[in-house]
Amino acid sequence: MSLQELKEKLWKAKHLVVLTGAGISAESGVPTFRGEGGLWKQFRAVDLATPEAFARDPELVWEFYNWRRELIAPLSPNPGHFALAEIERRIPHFTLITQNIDGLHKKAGSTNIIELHGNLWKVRCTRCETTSEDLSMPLPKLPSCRSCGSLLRPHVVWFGEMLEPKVLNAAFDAISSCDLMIVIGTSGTVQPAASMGIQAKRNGALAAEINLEPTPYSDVYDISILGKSGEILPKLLCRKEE
Ligand code: BJW
Ligand code: ZN
Repeated sequence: MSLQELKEKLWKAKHLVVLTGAGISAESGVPTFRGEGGLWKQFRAVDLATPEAFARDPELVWEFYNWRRELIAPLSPNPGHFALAEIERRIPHFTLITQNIDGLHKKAGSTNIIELHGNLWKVRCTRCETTSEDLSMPLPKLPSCRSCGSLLRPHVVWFGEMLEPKVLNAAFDAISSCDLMIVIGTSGTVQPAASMGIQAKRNGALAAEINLEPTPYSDVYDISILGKSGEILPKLLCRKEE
């Protein structure tokens, strides 16, 4: 199915769920994880994005996240983020599920956002679990909790950690009631996000994908559009035929 068909389905949708991954922020300059130049090509995830890595060397892990905060802070949303914010304003019911921690969807004006893997701009206490936004840069090498003085950690979901049940339930609630789901810029390698599009299909929704290259799910979804999300999403906004 084509872009035109997706456009038709989009403007008839009553509840649209969009799932985004690192690809949507690539055109803003945020590195992806697995493609060319991806973070996990340069760094080992087991050294930086697991609870074991943080227990072993919290300073190294904080160095990695401080570096990413500095890299991402000056970046702006791209036309893909802005198009999704505009679609939200025009569709009766819209839920944006993102695996990204960069905060660019909010910057673009999206409001109903479920952040599956947390947020780069939030910190959480390892003892009392107090979670707060902290935009200061750089954070101390080993930042500590204002309430109890214990070590803070990034408020993100690492490999081997459970996603917050409240967040996961909100995502699956949206998926179970949507009539259209669009999966954008994710390689479909990390669970449980990877199977969310399939879940939507099982629940009777139409599932579409927008990605630079084919993914393991491209043949399973009803519509697969290859290309840059920053170029394709704005085209969905113009209602006339292309
Ligand atoms: C463009 C583009 C452009 C480029 N336009 N497109 C079931 C089966 C097997 C394993 C598991 C399972 N359940 C759980 C697991 C273990 C694990 C997992 O999935 N491992 C797999 C790798 C095998 N999952 C977990 O541990 C999760 N926890 C969990 O499920 O708890 C329960 C449990 C625990 C233990 C055992 C079993 C169950 C937690 C996962 C947390 C992931 N965390 C990270 C880091 C977050 C913080 C941080 O950023 O530092 O999240 S890893 C990283 O991958 C990050 C991302 O959100 C995530 C997904 O990456 P994404 O977005 O898909 O990016 P890429 O780079 O992979 O792809 C980019 C795509 O964009 C590409 O396709 C490009 O083509 C495309 N693209 N430019 C459009 N312009
Ligand atoms: Zn604390």
